[in-house]
Amino acid sequence: MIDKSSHVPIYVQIEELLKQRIYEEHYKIGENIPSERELSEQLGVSRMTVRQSITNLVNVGLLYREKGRGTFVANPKLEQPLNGLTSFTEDMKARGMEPSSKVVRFEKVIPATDIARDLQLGQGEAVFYVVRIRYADRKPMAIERTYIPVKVFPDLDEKEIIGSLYALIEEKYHQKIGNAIQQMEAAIVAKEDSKYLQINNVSAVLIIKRISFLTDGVPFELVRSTYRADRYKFISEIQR
Ligand code: 16G
Repeated sequence: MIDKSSHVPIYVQIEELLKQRIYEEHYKIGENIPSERELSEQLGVSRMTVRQSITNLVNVGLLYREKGRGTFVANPKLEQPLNGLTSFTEDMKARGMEPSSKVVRFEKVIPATDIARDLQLGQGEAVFYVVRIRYADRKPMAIERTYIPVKVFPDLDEKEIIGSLYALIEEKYHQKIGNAIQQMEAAIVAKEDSKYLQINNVSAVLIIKRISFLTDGVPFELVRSTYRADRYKFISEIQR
């Protein structure tokens, strides 16, 4: 199984072997894999090498560790297309998952200069600042920090925003959502966010900033969404 004379490093061979066992469902999603000790005996390699392979698979999101309980096979990451202007609610429902949110902040504020500029606001123009934790099947997936110009939706209410913002805009306010500009960055999770997302404080996250416009060109939201990197994969189709 492990070829010590190969030029392929042993830890890489172990990773490949574990991956194969996962793909063949020898190790099933949500189940324990054997302990480091068992694997090192089974494969005739040191425990340290096994640990390195497992850590690498944890870092790419294939496995996860639980304190005192061992190492488990993770759910495959959600594949999120990057080419449609869809909402979190629509995305989760399309996958047969149940979306929900917790509003942890809702307030009227004067935004920082860069946010005001992105939203084409003049000096002193207010926004609703909303922070929501977004869940799929009750598991935290993302945190969204949304800035909505008060002059665009003056009647926005904290109770309504617990559901879908896009549905509210289209169905209650009868406005048409047009296009958006997005950028994505990687980061290590902020301490506050690690609690909301229930991940440890050195985990990787993906941050998407989206500025969205109504069909008449008026910017109606600036959103910073922080996604768990172990739960998300972003996909885009490109053409030559
Ligand atoms: C998505 C959008 C976010 C939008 C939200 C509305 C990204 C990167 N962000 O999460 O900009 O505000 O959906 O979702 O996709 P809702 O209609 O369920 O409230």
